[in-house]
Amino acid sequence: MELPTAPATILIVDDAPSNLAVLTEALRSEYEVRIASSGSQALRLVEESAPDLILLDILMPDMDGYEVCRRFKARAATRNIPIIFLTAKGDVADETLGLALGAVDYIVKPVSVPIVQARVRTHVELKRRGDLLETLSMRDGLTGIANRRRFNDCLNRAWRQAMRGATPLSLLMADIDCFKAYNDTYGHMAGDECLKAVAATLAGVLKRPGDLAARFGGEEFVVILEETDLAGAMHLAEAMRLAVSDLGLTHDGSCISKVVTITLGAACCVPKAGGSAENLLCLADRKLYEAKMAGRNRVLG
Ligand code: GH3
Ligand code: MG
Ligand code: MG
Ligand code: MG
Repeated sequence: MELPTAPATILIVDDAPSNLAVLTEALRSEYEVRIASSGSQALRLVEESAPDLILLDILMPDMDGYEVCRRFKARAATRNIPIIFLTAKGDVADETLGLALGAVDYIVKPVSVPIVQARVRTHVELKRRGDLLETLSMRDGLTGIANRRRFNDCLNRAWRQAMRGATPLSLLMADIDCFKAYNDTYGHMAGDECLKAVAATLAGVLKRPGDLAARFGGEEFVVILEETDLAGAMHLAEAMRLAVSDLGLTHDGSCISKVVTITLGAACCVPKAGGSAENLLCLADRKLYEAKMAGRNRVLG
């Protein structure tokens, strides 16, 4: 995975058209520039699509820049967008407040165009590196789907959400059948390719935004299904089982088939205080074990 090559997006917020014009001219050759002439317009634009960096005026009639900054920092979705204040307010107290609110930088007007360009460049670079690290920390390095860390985060969030809404939450545990024999027959590199294909297939079966397929470890995968009862979970598990065998990946060493297959365990509950997501996971794992014992290439819930 590499840093993105598309130009970064910069949102410039200033009530003075002349400032917007100068800053746009300074940045448009390197970035995709968007402009807002008020705080409320800035909030609307960012809601629609988050920029990589915001240049923010402080003195504006409808809502001052400090307040705009506070609102962006208060929300998880916009908290990580770097904000540079660009303002006529040059006192130490003003600058200290701006930085305390979470801005990454503070530039006093009248601005020097090369300085603005240099500081924007630095912060865009830092933002992109931060984004890349975040992405890498949540993805499994081999298969590219969610990793165990991301799974844990999502499971805890899904658990709380389901408890609030008193809705069912389901988990699937999937395990590739006779995979040791696959490695022994075709080699570890081929085994890795098989893992990638199975992971992509499991993720491809999921259609709803709240669903997540993750690599649990080795040749085991786990799936979170929000607002899904056991019948729905079994239905999806069966779709996954079929999708994997339909790949038709030859497995001459398999103890049960001529192609790569998976076995799945499903578990569902309506989360309650005192219960735990770990117990639900254990139940799915137990069902997986029972399905393995019952002959593999099947679903049990
Ligand atoms: P079962 O049907 O009971 O699940 O049998 P199995 O052979 O799939 O299960 P076992 O736990 O005995 O073997 C799992 C194998 O998965 C052994 C291990 O080398 C392999 N494996 C785990 N992670 C990776 C990986 O990242 N790449 C490759 N190629 N193999 C892996
Ligand atoms: Mg102003
Ligand atoms: Mg296993
Ligand atoms: Mg296995």
